Amino acid sequence: MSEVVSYELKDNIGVISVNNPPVNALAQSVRSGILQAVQASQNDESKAIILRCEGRTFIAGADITEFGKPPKEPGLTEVLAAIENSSKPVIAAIHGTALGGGFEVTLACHYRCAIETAKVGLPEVKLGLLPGAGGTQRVPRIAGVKFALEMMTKGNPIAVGKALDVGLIDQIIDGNEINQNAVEYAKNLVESSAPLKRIRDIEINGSDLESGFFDQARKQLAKRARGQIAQDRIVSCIEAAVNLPIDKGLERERELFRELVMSPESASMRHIFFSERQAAKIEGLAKATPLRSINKVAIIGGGTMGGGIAMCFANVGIPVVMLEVNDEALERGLGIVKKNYNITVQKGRLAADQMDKRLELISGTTNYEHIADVDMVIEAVFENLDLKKEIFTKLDGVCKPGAILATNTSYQDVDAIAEATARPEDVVGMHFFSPANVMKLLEVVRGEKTADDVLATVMQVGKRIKKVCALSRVCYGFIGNRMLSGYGREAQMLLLDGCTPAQVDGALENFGMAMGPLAMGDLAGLDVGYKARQALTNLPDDPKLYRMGTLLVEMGRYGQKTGSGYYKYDPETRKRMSDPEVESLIVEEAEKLEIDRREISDEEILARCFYPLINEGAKILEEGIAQRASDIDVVYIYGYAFPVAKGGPMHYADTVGVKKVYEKICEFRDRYGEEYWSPAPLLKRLAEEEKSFAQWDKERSGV
Ligand code: T1G
Repeated sequence: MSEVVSYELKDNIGVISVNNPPVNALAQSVRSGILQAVQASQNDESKAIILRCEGRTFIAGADITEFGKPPKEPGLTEVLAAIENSSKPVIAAIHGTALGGGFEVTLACHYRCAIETAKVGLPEVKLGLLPGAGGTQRVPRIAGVKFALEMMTKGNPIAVGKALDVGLIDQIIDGNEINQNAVEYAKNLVESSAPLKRIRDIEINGSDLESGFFDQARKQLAKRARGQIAQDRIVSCIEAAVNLPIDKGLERERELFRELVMSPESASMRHIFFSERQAAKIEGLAKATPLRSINKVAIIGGGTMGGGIAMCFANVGIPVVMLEVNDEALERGLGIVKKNYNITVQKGRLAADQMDKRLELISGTTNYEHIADVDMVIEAVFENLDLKKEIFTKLDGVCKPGAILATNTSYQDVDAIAEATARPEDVVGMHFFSPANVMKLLEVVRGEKTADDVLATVMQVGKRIKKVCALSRVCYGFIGNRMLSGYGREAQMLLLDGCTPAQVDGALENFGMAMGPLAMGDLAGLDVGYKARQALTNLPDDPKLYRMGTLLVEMGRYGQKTGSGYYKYDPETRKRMSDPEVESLIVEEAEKLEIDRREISDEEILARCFYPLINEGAKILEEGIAQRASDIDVVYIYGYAFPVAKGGPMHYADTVGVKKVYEKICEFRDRYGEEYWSPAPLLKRLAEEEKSFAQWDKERSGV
C-alpha cells in the first residue's frame, strides 16, 4: 500500500484505512495506496471491503495543493474505476466530512454507511471547480437532477439524515464503535447476498423536468455567481448526465473540469481558500502559545454592533452579558437582538427553539460589577476616544486579572485606549464589520503591548465564532478602511470627469462587486461619510474632493433613508433609479470647476477605483501594518464583498501585472497630481524587479 494507506483482513472483511492528516486529502500517495489495496483485495479471502479513514474526518477532497501542477498517476478516475469494478462489495464508512473527491470516492463504492454526526458534500464550486470525479454523473442518478443541481451549485455540506433520505448514503451506524459497526454492516450485506450496487447502472429520468429547465437554471445562477463560471459548467454536466450515457457524461465532466482548473477564477478562489487559513497565523508567534480559556463574554454597548457581536457568541453557545448605561438603553439593545433572531426564524434559517436557546445565553446589566468574572470584554460604543478610554479605565478596575479587554473601534488608536489601563498587554482590537452577526471578517488589531497569548486566543475565538480573522497593526482605519478612502474618492471624482453614477457603479458591479461605491454610499447614508469628513483635519483643500457627496447631503439627499441620494429609490421596492436631476447637477458642478467632461471607459473606472486600493495596500505592507498581501485579499473578500473570483485587490494586481498597475498610477499622478496618486515605494520596487505580491509574500515568509 503506502505509508498513508493500510489494508488488513478482519473476519473475512478487508479493511482499507487511510491516514493522511490533517484531512485525509487525496494526495498521490493516498490514491496509489487505495488502488493497490483494492487490487490486493480482489485475490484474497475477503468477502467485502471497507474503506475508512483515521483521524478527524473521512477524505475531505482532492489535494488542492496539487492543482495547477502536472498530474501524477494514478489519477482519481483510475482509482474509482477499480473500486466500482471490484468483484466484491466495497463499503465506505464515513465520519467527519466526506467532501469533494472524498465523497466521490464513496459514490464509486457499492454502499455507504456513516455515523450520525457525519456530513457529505461537493464544495468544489467554492473553489471555482466542479466535482471532477463522477459526482456530476452519479449524484443525479441517486438523488435526482434538481437536488443534485442545488447540492453542487451551492456546495454546502449535507447532514447524513438528509443524505439518507435522498439515497446518498445507505445506512447510519452508531459512531461509538464506527469500525466494528462498519464491519457488522459489511457482514450483514454479505450474509444477505446484497448485489454489487453500482450507481452508474441507474438510469436518469429527466422527463419530469420543465422544458428549458437547464437554461433557466443557468440564468438564475448567473445572477448569484458574480463573475464565477463553475455554476454554469455544473449545469452543463448535469444536462449531460440526463442526455448522454454515463461514460460520455463522464467525458464531458472531465473536459469541463479541465477548463475550470485552468481558469483564473478558480486560481483566485483557491488563492483565497489557502489565504484565509494563512491569515489566522501570526508570524513569529510560537505554535504552542498558550490560549486563555474564554467561557463567558461581556459586550459594552447594545447598539447595532454590540447586539450583532453578542449574537456571534450566543450562536456558538458562549454566554454573553450585554452592559448598557441604563435600563432603557439595555432594553433597546436586547430588543435589537431579539428582532434580528426573529427575522432569521421568519426566513426559515433558524428554528424557533434554537433562537430561544441562544437568547437564553444573552443577559443584560447596567452594573460593571456584574461583569467582573468574564473572560473577555468587547467594547462596542460610539466612536469617541475619550469615552472609550473612560470605559477601559473602568474595565481595568473591575475585570478579573487575565480578562481580555477588546475594543471594536473602527478608527480609534488602540494603543491610546490600552494606555487608559494598567494592563495594556491584555488590550486588543477586535474590529467587526456591520452587520456583525453576518459579516465574516474580523480584523484583529495588535497594539504595541498586546501580549502574544492574547493575540493567539483572539484568533482562536474568531474561528470559534465562525469569523475569518486577519491581523492588523495600529493605524488610521487599520487595513480595510484605510485602503477604502481612495476607492470612494475616485468614484466621486469620476462623476465630475464625465461619468454618471450608474456608469461608475455598473462598471464595478460588472467586475463582480456586490454593490458599486455610490449605491453603497446611498445605502450606508451619505451623511455618515459627510460627518466623518467634518472631523478630519488633514483633507486636501481641493474643491473637487467629495464634491458631489457633500452637495447631496447639503441638499438633504442622504440616500435610501431619505428616498434619494445619487439615485432615486422606489419607496416600495427600494429599487434604485438614475436621477436626471443629479446628472445635471454633476454637469453644472463640473462646469463651475472648469472640468472638461469626457467619455470614460469602464477600464479607466476600474483602474481609478481599484488601483488606490492596491497602492495603499502596498504602503500597508511596507509599514508592517498587514502581515501579507494575501491577508489584505482576505480582508477585502470577507469585509468588503470584493469578488472571490478575482481573489482580492492584491491578487488582482498580480493578475493585471504589478508593473502595469504601477505605470498606470504614474500616469494618474501626472494627470491628477501627487496628492492622490503617489506610487508606493514597494509597488515601484516590485514593478522594477518584475515581481508579484505573491512572490513578495513567499520571500517574506521564507517559503
Ligand atoms: N487539500 C489540501 N489541503 C487541505 C484541504 C484539501 N482539500 N482541505 C483542507 N486542507 C488543509 C488546510 O489548508 C489546512 O492547512 C488544514 O488542512 C486544516 O484545514 C476531484 C476537484 C475539511 C471542512 O473543498 O472545507 O475534491 O492551514 O483549517 O476548519 O471533484 O478544510 O493547517 O496548513 O480548513 O477543520 C474539495 C476543503 C477539493 C474541502 C476542515 N474539498 N477543506 O475544516 O480545518 S477539490 C474541499 C475544507 C475536489 C474533486 C475535486 C476544510 C474541512 P493548514 P482547515 P477545518
